[in-house]
Amino acid sequence: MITTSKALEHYFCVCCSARVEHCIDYCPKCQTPICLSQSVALQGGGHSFISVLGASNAGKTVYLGLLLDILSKGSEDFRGVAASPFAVDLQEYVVTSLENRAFPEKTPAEADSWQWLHCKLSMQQGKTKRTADLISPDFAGEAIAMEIRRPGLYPVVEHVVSRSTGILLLCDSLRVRDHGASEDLFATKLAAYIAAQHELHDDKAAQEGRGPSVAVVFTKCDACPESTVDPAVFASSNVRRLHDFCQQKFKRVAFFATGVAGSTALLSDQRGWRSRVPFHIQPHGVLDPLKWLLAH
Ligand SMILES: Nc1nc2c(ncn2[C@@H]2O[C@H](COP(=O)(O)OP(=O)(O)OP(=O)(O)O)[C@@H](O)[C@H]2O)c(=O)[nH]1
Ligand SMILES: [Mg+2]
Ligand SMILES: [Zn+2]
Repeated sequence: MITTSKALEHYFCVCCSARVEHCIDYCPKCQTPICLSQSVALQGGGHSFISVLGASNAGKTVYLGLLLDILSKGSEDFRGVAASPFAVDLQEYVVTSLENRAFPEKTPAEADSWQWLHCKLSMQQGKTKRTADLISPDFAGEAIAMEIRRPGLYPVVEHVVSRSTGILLLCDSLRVRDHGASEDLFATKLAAYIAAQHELHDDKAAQEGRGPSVAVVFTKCDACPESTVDPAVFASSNVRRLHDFCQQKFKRVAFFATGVAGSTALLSDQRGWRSRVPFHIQPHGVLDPLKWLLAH
């Protein structure tokens, strides 16, 4: 539970619980933005961290940006609204880019340029209504890779992963299909990093159900329909090491396929630079992994 002084001259960091003064922009210990801790402290209530992890180019920014957009248009059963104005920035950036037929830029490796999703979710389960605060940063894939190589280099990644009750591990389904081994090895290293941060050192930890729920999500399924037929079978056929490691280490693990763009094409400009452009937004299965994480 977050507590604040009456005058809110200082806060407790929502991520690492360090005491932070209101006049600085980022927590000196873990680099979480102070505006996020302020927003949580002022609004009160519990909150769940969900990490969205994956290699560079896995589709994290597109997925997170569309997630809030879809949640905000959701039904009574499952709906989410931005908890503060800064939490709309990522949605605005991604939706505007896609509407202009462009994918967002690669996320810079500097932690102070990352955008954070902070959203108030409401869920109807039978006659019970549940609410939860969802907090998820949009990490850069490069920073995740560097943190795995040298744990502690990006304290914010380390703190958020160890605080997360649910983790979305994104894998590019096209790369999984066409370059299975490299994608498999990176994702397995990432899963091992998650297990280490949650201190899941032996099989007993998994049997006891300790550790986060892990949703392995194959992105860009519009370009790789094979991944949608049965994502768990797709995983065991194409990323066997990841599949087996997750089954062994995490008690709660499930596999999903999502897509955001209905169709895309590679276009060249006058200088010969080639870039992939989306023709229209046609989300597929974006909410399913999140619903599963919140139910497990
Ligand atoms: N076909 C298709 N391509 C997608 C989709 N989502 C993302 N892409 C492609 O994947 C690229 C990377 O997506 P991003 O969301 O920027 O990837 P990221 O994981 O945030 O990458 P970093 O910022 O480098 O960590 C985009 O530029 C698109 O070319 C999708 O739903 N369908
Ligand atoms: Mg990104
Ligand atoms: Zn902190």
